Amino acid sequence: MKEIKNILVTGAVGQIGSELTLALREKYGAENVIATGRKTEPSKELKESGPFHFIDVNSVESVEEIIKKYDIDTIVHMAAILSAVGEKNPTLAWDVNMNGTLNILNLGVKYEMARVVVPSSIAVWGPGTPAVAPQDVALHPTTMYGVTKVCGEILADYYVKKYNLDSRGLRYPGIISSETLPGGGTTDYAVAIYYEAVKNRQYTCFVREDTRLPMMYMPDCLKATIDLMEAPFENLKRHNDYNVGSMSFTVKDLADSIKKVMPDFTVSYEPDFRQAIADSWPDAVDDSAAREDWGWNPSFDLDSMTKDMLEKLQARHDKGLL
Ligand code: AKB
Repeated sequence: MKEIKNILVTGAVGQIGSELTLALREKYGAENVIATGRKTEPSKELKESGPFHFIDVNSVESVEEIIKKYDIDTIVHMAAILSAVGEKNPTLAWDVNMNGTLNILNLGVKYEMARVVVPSSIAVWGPGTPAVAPQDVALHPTTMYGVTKVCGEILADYYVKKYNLDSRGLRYPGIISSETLPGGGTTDYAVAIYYEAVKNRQYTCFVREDTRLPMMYMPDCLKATIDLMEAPFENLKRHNDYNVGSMSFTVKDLADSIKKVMPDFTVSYEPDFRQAIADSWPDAVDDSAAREDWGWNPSFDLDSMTKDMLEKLQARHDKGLL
């Protein structure tokens, strides 16, 4: 297994990418983790803690320039169009998620990368999937985002077999975090609810209160991504489609958890087109393969996440930063 030294993160301005970049800089050295984004300005912290460049994963030249400049040996490919935005613009979702991923995989082969990480999502599943999604089950997504994630997994597995590229991926559940807001997913309500609780003590949710989905707190998401990236290749019985579970709760469970800390918090419900997307995804996932192959073991549950989220957001709100 080749050594990881110089890492390129695509989609580094996004919800996961922004925190993952900082965690990787902590571990691999700030100058060795190159953050990249397409359009959105990076935060001060992201920009000042190490190299940042604008690139477009659909322009091979722009990615290749960074690979050569920094002698990149590992790509963590976080750039993606998520489910809700993808339904508004399916062609854009295909272009960024599929052609962008194909470019990254081809560059991975060309530059003999030590590792390429291509995340997937619970969006690979569709209606009819068992409530607790097994590791291996038919994949029939009903969103363009899900279609691209299924194709991306299969494509990356093909590159492992055909070109010996060490590509790895995991199926993220909804990710909850306090630093960067998610951009255009269906599970965004599980983040917005905390912000609105702190700011207004009230939240209007775009899915019903009985909507149950698999979720994960950001510290566990960072751990899962880095642990899989670093796992010995010979331990991996699969490559680009590891289920990773952490918690599963309804919006009502989430609201009740917040009410334990803020008794005056209220939620109302106005379901929109994202309800059908949420309804097509499973409640929870069976992640025994990840636990067995690379020791996956999450730390946070709903109440410990709520306590941490509310403390962090309240502190920012008190300083006028929210
Ligand atoms: C989305 O809601 O689109 C994403 C995901 C589950 O991958 N957060």
